[in-house]
Amino acid sequence: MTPAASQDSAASTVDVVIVGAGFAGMYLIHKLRKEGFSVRAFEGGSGVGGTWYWNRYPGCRVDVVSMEYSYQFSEELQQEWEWSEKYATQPELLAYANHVADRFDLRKDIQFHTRVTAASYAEDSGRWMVRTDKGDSISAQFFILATGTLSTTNLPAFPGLDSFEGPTYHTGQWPHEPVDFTGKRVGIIGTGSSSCQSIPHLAEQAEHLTIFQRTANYVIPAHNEPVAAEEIQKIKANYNEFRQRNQQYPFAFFYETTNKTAQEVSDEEREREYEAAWQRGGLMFLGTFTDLITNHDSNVTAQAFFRRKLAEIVQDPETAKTLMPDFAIGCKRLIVGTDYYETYNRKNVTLVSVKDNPIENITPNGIVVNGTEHEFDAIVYATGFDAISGPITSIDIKGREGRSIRDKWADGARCYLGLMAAGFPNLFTITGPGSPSVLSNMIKSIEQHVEFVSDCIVDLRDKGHTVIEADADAEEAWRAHVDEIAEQTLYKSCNSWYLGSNIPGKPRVFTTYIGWPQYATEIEQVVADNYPGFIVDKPALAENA
Ligand code: N01
Repeated sequence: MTPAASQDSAASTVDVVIVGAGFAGMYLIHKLRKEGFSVRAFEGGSGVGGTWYWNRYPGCRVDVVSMEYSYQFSEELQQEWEWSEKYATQPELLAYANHVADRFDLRKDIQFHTRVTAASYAEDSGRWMVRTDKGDSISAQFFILATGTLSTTNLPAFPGLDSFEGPTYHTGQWPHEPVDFTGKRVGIIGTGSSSCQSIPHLAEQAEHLTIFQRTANYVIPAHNEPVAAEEIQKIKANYNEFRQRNQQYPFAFFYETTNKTAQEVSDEEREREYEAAWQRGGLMFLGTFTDLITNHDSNVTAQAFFRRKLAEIVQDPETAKTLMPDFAIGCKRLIVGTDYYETYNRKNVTLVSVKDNPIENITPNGIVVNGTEHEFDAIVYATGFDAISGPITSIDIKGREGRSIRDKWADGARCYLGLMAAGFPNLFTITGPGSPSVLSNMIKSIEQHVEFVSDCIVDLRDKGHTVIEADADAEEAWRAHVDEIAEQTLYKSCNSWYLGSNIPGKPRVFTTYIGWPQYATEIEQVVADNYPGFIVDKPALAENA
């Protein structure tokens, strides 16, 4: 683990292989290079940006406020970048990613158009052999998965899927060229965030848009707007203080809250607060009262408010009824949208519920539900992702004794602290299963993990160690801890991608740590206590014998 083991001296040997050039991969390259490690990143796309490279569907935006959804490791970077809207659009986010790649000269260590297909750990050398779909074999001491949490798309195996004669699109793999739906009959399957963001735009263009909804969702208005120059100035004048304040919140981003439970206020006050939160818009609605995601009765009050709002907006009572969700608000990720419910008042929009009558099959002309064929010129699959563990298990990873990560996680993904899986030495997962990841400001979580990993392997190098891994008991205790916290909430009360229940056959396990500040404290403590729960330089089994 020395800078001498560089790409120059041996093209197929580096200190660190990184998978992915999204926000996690990019910061890893920058940080690890600065610490003197040689790195090689592999990226399936032709450019950087991860999520914001792939998800180019119309209307795609971030649902965390732009001034917060950005790197904070470089004061110069956060001072020079200018966000134009409260919630940045995908093109602006991608431009930001490209700016970062240029500014820190990251591309020279990224091999684009290349997917890592397999990686195996050799116990004798303590190194990983990583293979790609382009035929690369590269040896690395550390193997870091910066593969993202929502990057492996889910395309349900509808009978006749390939028979449709028109163009099809998946929101998570949208073409780079603009798609023109003018004059077309378009069908869209799914009503998650990707769908709800794109529907108003598709409806504007299409001759007719038909939406196939299995589960009605809660969509809160974004109330997007330009960021005022004075606000930018105010934040930039003391960006660090702004960041510090936001990290005290449960999801590592700021929101206004009454700091009261929904139970302790009068009906009038509750309604007033919900109305104010609706007018502010965004994910922060869930923070209006402190117990919305933990107390069923409190949650029911928010559900009722939502249904009243929906009934006010959607003119056709039958359509409004079909759009009414029937699960705890926040259990599936709350959707931040613009003109979503209003779109159902358009004459060229039809809602088809597939809750009780699932999609039967796809035909050359369209989609069949309940014996009726709906004819289309184009179909959009907004059917989501194999989330959190999917991007990791999509690679054939083999750790100690040749054990595969797919087998290890057959009954649910687990990582100690969301960072390392027992039996997979020197393999780190950035925002992996068991970390706050999707229930936090992702960029903050990414930075925290990158810095943890970097500090950890610098520490190993400084002390002359070569191998680190999670202890199996510590991993199991952490898994139980993550689950215990989730049990105290309503997150397990519905089916969602948080639980993996959107993927047929995937174990229903909640793999996200709820509570950013507690997690951050825990991680700091682990470092201060010299990495309890990790084993350093554990001998291979053969050496033990
Ligand atoms: O995916 P989803 P997404 N038949 O899984 C339906 C982030 N994101 O891409 O709910 C019929 O939420 C499925 O139905 P059901 C954000 O974290 C953020 O929209 O399983 N329907 C559901 O309606 C988000 O939560 C933004 O019953 C089927 C839909 O497809 C996450 O990504 C924007 C089906 C999938 O929804 C995922 O969002 C976009 C079937 N066989 C995404 N299979 C921001 O705002 C699936 N569905 C930042």
